Amino acid sequence: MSSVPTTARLIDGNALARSIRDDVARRVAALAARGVVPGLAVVLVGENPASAVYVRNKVKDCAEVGIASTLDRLPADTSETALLERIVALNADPAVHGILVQLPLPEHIDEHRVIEAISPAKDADGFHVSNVGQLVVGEPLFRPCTPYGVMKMLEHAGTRLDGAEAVVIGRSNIVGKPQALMLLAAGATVTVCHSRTRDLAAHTRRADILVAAVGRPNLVTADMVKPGATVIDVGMNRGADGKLCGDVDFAGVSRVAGAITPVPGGVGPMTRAMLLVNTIEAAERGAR
Ligand code: BQF
Repeated sequence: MSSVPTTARLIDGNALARSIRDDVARRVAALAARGVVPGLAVVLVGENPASAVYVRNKVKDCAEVGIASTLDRLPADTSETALLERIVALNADPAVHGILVQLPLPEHIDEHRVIEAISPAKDADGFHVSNVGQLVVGEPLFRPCTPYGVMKMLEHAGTRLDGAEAVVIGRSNIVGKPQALMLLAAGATVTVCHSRTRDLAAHTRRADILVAAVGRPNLVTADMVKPGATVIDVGMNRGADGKLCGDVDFAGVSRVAGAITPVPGGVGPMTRAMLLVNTIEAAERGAR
C-alpha cells in the first residue's frame, strides 16, 4: 500500500486577522456610544529597522479600527530612568488603556525592569509577571499576542484541543511558555521541546498540534510530522534567498499535515490583530 501525498488545508492568517479587526472596529464603535475612545501608547527606543516596521504597522492597525494611538520614538541612548519615567506617566494617563514597549530594547536597558514598570492593567503585550501569573493560574487578564493569535487560529481551523497531544518547540517567555499554558488550559497534553531536547522528532511525531517557535529555517520537516496534524509556524527568519520564511519546511510538511500556517501571512498578522484585541478589552474593562 502506497501512501498518497495529500495537501494540508491552509490556515490564512491574513483573512482571520481581517475578520478580527472588523470585530474590534465594531467594539470600538460600541464604546464610542458610551463616550470612550480606546487608546494605545506605543514606545520605540532606538533605530532597529525591523522594530520600526513593526511599530509603524501597529499604529496603522489602530487607526484602521478606530483605536487612538500615540508613538513615542526615543533615541537609542535614552537612559533606563528616562524610559521608566515615561512609563510612569503613561500608567497615570486615563486616555491610555494599553501600553506597548517595542522589544528588543537597547543593551543598556534592563528589559525586565521596564516590563515590570508597566501597570499590569495596561500591559497590552501581556509580558508583566502579574499577567504571566494570571495565565498560570487560569485567570488570564492580558494574554501575549502571538500565542493568543495561535489559539484563535486553532479555534478557526476547528482543531480539537481537549485531550489532544500538543508539542511546542521553543521555550521563550514571549511565545513558547505562554503557548504551552494556553494549550494546557484548553485541555491538551503539552510537551515543550527546546534546544536541549534529545530526540526532537520522537516528540513531534506524536503531536496532533505542533507549534514551532524557534527561529531556524526548515527545522520541522515532513518526516517529523504526524499525518493529519495541525502545524503552526511561528518562525520569522530571513532565508538564504532573502525572503521571509518560518521554521517549517512548508512544501514538504504540507503533504503530511492536515492543516498548516504559511509564512508570511500566517501567525504574524494574527500577532498584530491580537494587540488590538488586548487594547479593546482593556478599554472595555476600564469603561465598565
Ligand atoms: C507576516 C517580532 C521578532 C522579534 C520582535 C505580519 C508581523 C510579522 C510577519 C509583525 C514580530 C513578528 C513583531 C507578518 C510583530 C510579528 O505577514 O507574516 C506581521 O508585525 N509581527 C514584533 O512586534 O516584534 C517582534 C518578531
